[in-house]
Amino acid sequence: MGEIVYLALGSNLGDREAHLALARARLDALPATRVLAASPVEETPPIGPAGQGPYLNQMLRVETTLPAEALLDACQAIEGEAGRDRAASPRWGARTLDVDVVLYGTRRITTPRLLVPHPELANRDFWQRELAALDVDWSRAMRDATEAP
Ligand code: PH2
Ligand code: MG
Ligand code: MG
Repeated sequence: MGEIVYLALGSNLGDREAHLALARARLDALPATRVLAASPVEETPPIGPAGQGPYLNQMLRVETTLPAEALLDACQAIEGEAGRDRAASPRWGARTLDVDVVLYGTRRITTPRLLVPHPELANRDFWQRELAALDVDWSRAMRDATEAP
């Protein structure tokens, strides 16, 4: 029995559907990790610098025994496999694939690499809708998250 984790997928460059499908498959193939459920895919207007195309977004419910930072490493490796070049793109610029850790069990995580619950959760109506589609009350999850003892 691992932690129940919510991962947000986003893509607004190249074959967006294929990038989301790659992410779902690679996450499901990680050690001790299963994709349990997926929200509908939705197209959303880009948040960030002008001149970029709309995103496809999707939320996944994943069960994993990977620690949060190991999961983050895996997410970033999958982004790389989808052609993501972090150095080439400004903050919130267009990207082939973004995989964000939004919720990790009921944990509140504050490290230099990882803030969980994701600080943008309160601002992104599409994440809130996608979590609701997976029967998650996002505001309650944000409120109830606690530091590990
Ligand atoms: N992600 C961003 C920046 N802007 N806009 C939309 N619509 N969807 C995203 O997932 C998104 C974004 C950076 O993570
Ligand atoms: Mg993101
Ligand atoms: Mg990201």
